[in-house]
Amino acid sequence: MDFQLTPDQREIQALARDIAKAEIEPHAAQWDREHTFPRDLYPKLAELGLMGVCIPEEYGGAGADFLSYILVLEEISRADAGVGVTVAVHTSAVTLPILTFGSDEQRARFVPPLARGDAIGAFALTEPESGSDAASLRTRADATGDGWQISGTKQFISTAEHAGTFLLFARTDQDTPGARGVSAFILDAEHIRVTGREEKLGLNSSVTNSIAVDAAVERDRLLHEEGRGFHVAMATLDGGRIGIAAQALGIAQAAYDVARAYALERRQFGKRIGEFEAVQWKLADMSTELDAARLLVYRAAWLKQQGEPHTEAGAKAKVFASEMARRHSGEAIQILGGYGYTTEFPVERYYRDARVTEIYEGTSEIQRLVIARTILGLSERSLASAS
Ligand code: COS
Repeated sequence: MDFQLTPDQREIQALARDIAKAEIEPHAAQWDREHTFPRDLYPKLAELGLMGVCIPEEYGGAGADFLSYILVLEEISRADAGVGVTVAVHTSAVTLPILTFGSDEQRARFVPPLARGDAIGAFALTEPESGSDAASLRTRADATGDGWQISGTKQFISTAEHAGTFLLFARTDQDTPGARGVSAFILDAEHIRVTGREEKLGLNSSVTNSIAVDAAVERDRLLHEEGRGFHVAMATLDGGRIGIAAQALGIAQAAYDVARAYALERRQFGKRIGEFEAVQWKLADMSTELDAARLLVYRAAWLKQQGEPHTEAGAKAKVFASEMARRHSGEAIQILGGYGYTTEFPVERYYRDARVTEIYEGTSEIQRLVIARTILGLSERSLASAS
């Protein structure tokens, strides 16, 4: 067992920390306030290889391992979690599944523009009436002889209005309800109509859209085998959830950093508030839980990069880190008192941004379902029907 990052991992972590400090953190409050998607930032990240950290160099990526990518997400999210989710969805929910499940021709065609940051990726699974029950999706893809006619609507799609490549899930077998009738498709922006943009509690530097699709596409847009799309979606989310856990870890670290600095500076009753046990215990718990979350997140990333099963480890990392991020950002507000509730300090933004990490890429309830299935040796279907 080795708890040290490798020199390469430390180098990429420092690179991400530097760019986050120089190009992201100074603007994060304004982007949040003005709901700005920082379009010009992504070419800068791409130039440093950060839009394809864990994609092999032969496909235009930086050729680093999955844990390096997780370190990058943590550092970026520490500065701005909205930028974090854009990079996370782009990389682990679009580029990686095309690399993993694509044919040679699909990989050569779609991965390099994504890995180089020429196109941003969007993952289109959720629909207005299909969220946690992802297998109930209704967008349909009908075989036309030389391709597919795809039609339907999708909801809560991160980055859709700026995306060039979509990984979209549709039902190819209308007679087979549930998971087995679903297939995965690679679509372009021209196949998609953006129909709305959500107003959200937080993550205001990212965009979340509703979209409609009504497009005829070539046969070669099918990713992996027909009817195996749900498997693609689940395997993608297994990795994606580690990324969201890293995002939550970054938010929680940022909240702790501000709270700690404030506790060492703010004086009440003639001493620094960090000298009061009430504040010390909060900070001690925060520091302990940060260590625990980091170990869970890095272990899940390590398992994935070893090619080991990581469904359970990723779900544990996500549920723990996301709930911790909500608690810590709340505690940071408490330590800062009235100042914490204002926009003069960033902790209120962290609190708003943290909340969604308990919801997207699988709610905390779904993570617990996934963990329960593994530890009890039961299928989710049997757990769901037992309740
Ligand atoms: N990796 C690969 N395949 C998987 C898998 C995984 N982690 N989990 C399930 N599958 C496969 C199963 O093996 C099964 O395949 P077969 O039909 O070939 O046997 C199929 O998927 C269906 O599995 P299951 O019966 O468990 O599916 P359910 O409909 O019960 O759903 C949950 C399982 C609830 C876990 C799933 O719907 C889920 O993760 N929901 C949350 C969706 C989500 O995260 N949405 C956010 C979107 S991004 S913001």
